Amino acid sequence: MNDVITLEVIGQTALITVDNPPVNAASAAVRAGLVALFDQANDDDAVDVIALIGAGRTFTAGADIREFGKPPVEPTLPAVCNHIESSAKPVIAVVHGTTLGGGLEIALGCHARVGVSGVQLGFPEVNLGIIPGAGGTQRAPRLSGVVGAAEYISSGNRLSAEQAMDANLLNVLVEGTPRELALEYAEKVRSGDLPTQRTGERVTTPDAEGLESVRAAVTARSPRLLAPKRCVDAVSASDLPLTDGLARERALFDECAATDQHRGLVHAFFAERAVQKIPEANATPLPIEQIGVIGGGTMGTGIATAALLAGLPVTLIEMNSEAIERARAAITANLDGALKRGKLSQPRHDSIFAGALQFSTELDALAQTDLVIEAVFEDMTIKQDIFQKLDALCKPSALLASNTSYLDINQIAACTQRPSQVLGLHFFSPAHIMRLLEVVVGDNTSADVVATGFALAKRLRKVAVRAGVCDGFIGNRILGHYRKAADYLLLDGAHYSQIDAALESFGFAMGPFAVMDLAGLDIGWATRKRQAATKPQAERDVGVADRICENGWFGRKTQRGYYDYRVDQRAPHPEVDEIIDAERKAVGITPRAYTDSDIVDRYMTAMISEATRVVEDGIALRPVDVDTVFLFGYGFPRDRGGPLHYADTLGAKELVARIERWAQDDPHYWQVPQLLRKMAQDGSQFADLNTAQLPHGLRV
Ligand code: 3H9
Repeated sequence: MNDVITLEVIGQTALITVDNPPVNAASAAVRAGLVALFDQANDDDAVDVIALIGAGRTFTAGADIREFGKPPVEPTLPAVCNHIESSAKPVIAVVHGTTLGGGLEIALGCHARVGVSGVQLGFPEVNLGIIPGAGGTQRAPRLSGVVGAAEYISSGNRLSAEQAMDANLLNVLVEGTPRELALEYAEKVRSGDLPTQRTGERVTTPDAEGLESVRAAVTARSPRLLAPKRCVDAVSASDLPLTDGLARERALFDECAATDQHRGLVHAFFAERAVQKIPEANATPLPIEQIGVIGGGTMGTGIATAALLAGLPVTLIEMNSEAIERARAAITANLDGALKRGKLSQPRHDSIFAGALQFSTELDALAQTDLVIEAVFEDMTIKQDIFQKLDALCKPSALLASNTSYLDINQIAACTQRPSQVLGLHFFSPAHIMRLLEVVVGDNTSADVVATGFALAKRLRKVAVRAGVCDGFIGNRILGHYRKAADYLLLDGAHYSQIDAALESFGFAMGPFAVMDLAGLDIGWATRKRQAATKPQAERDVGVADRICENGWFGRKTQRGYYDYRVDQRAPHPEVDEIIDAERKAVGITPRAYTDSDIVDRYMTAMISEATRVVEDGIALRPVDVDTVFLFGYGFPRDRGGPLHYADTLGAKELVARIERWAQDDPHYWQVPQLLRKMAQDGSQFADLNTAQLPHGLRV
């Protein structure tokens, strides 16, 4: 028919195969092919059963997400599913791999479904801010019942093959290849051993109360998101005649597809994949079979846990036996947690303690490791000393990495004889859970070493983002800037609990002051002391955090910080309010009232300003790299797509206007980045930079 779909007549079976790599997405060509080939099979007198399969690793993973936002091309996916269902001849689908979204909807349009062992089924549409729009919300409840279907559709959770059997989405679950099974089960249709029925001809039993409880759970889980609620609305229409239910589904789908949430989530989907497109993508990663970690603190033990969970043996170095015991206890607790959450099997858990995890107080124990990750105190002299020693004792092929959050990788590399094998691997705490890994590339880091960093991230199931060298790399450099915006808001009149609440309503999991309390206020205190000498004169001083620390209040770990944790989960702290008043008086500030939207505007504009400079300076390859760092490392609300995707929804002109307005009060802090000014002038967007030809010949 065309390059992506074929029909073969084998005996009396018409075998239709979708072959649209990599995931058989239901593109315009696939949809047109399906309609034409189902017509052809129905017109062929030699055919009495039609079987639909996917070539390669999956049946189909759904609609082609690249077509979203473009003018629709006929036939639409709902029309295709209806067309398949209306086939006069019985149709079976043999599903394998990840049969998702529109792929599952196509399967539900067929008259019976054969599952290949290991198949996973699901409706991930909510993760893209939409609802299933090709009959999924109407046909799935006819098989699974309204409450079961509403649950798996509104959560986006994938069902295992066994769960899909229980949910009645599959007629049988068997071993084999899709092609062989298609022919075998077509025969069973003929013999009556596999009954077929149009899903749309079934009826559902209404359950208003059950759906109400799913709706309540969905609202509690994601109060701001529209799509999960609309999934429940659509499922509740499945007791209508099919055509009416489909019309309701379409209206709700269109409502969701018109939202910024949908566009943000689609951006986030592609962002995660786009960041893998780096200049070094074609270099060959070096083999990493044995990892050394230096430092058994929170970061070191988290990194060791992440490596062990990925099946990599680890040798961890600490100063003395007490520190080793503390590190062992921390890793054990992490691994026990992973075991409980089902992330680690009991045999793998046991094998780790049977030899995959070693400890030593001697750096010499790392002589044979392929990669050493240093995670000690943030002090350049200490780090340089360690790298010099490692350079002398590690095998020549070994890579040396630092987990530093902001120090200069070039300076660290310079004290070794192998600067091309030195890189930054900046993990985020807790390192065995957070998915972000900044791969920091020094001036001399070689392409295969960068590629190794990315390959390691994949193995650890992390999202790697390439970052250049500067104080704080991508994430912490931007954080350092917008955190000040939060401090200035506090000094100028907003209460920390209002700032946190406003940003939590915007979508952050936690506001900045609650985050600081969680991370420990002493960390920022130490950094401020370190940077005091180099702090620009014109920069405003906010002494509040220092005064809080001087009281020994370091946040949650001391039960007091900005908030008081002794009385409640998170209660405002009158003594802190007094500190703030005193600091305001000391610098002659009369507090002003800020609305929640003022707070969000200032905070987000500050974040976007520094993010723009990070792109401008080439620290991030593209705006999408900044977005990914914030989505995976800083709790940025996924439906807003990341700071620079969000910036595009505001427009450069508006952002420049804001900065210029605020700069009148504080010209040192608020400065318009050149790139933003240029964008405001020529009407371009950050999205254009993502797709533009980059200097190194890359396209996103
Ligand atoms: C839908 O169906 C709506 C309907 O209800 C209604 C319509 C009216 N389209 O992830 P990977 C690309 S909404 C286009 O690295 P894996 C992906 O970008 C859809 N492209 O592989 C990547 O490209 P590149 C509901 C897609 O093995 C390449 O394929 N379906 C699509 O780790 C490999 O992907 C979903 O949301 C797509 N649908 O994971 C499923 N899917 O190499 C989304 C993938 O250029 N997909 N690509 O970067 C997934 O969850 C995973 O890709 C999957 C494979 C689990 C399938």
